[in-house]
Amino acid sequence: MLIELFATTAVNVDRCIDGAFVAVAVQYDALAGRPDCNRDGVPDKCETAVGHLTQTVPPSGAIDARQPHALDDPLARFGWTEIVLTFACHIAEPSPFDFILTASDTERDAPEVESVVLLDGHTVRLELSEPIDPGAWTVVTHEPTGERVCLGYLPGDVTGDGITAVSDIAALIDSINRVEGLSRPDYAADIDRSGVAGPHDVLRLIDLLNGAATLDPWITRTLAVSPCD
Ligand SMILES: [Ca+2]
Ligand SMILES: [Ca+2]
Repeated sequence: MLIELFATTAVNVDRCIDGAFVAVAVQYDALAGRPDCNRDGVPDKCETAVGHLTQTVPPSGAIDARQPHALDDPLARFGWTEIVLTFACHIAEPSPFDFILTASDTERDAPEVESVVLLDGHTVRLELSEPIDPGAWTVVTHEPTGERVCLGYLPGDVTGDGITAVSDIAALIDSINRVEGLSRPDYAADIDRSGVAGPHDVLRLIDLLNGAATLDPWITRTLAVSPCD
């Protein structure tokens, strides 16, 4: 028989017995973290529901505008291979099978979740089998809750409006120049994936728009509205 004690004060004791909650008392106890996150009287360690997603990295709706592969080698693919998800409530023993990835473009394959790393009681990191494909949305669904994250990938789309156009060049220059209110995250501005956004990224963006070496021309390519919207 599994018996766990959750409360840390002498006043209240909550018990989880064989996976079921036996209510002796209910309280929120900061010392124990968030033992009853949704205040339903069931200690988080007894919960099967983990609540809604509160944050993801990258954020849902983000569009990766960076180059999709090495200049001289299309097989050296780049793209997101890790996703960090934070849930409102406790998540225990997450499995790769809890998370399903699909691509919005049925002609593209979505990677599989290779492993799930529990970072803390609320946060997991998904490690993918390969980078997500450009030219589509990749939808991550947490099967037990139905919560979803949508990640876009459209090389050259600095503005993240779903179309790669000449206007993305001006947006990139504004971001590099740190124009107030117009700076953009690295996934939208560090086009050459050097680790920092700078003038070289403008040249690489032009390569992406027009096509260069083994890079396809991405100008006028579009993404549909995020499936999460
Ligand atoms: Ca754009
Ligand atoms: Ca760069």
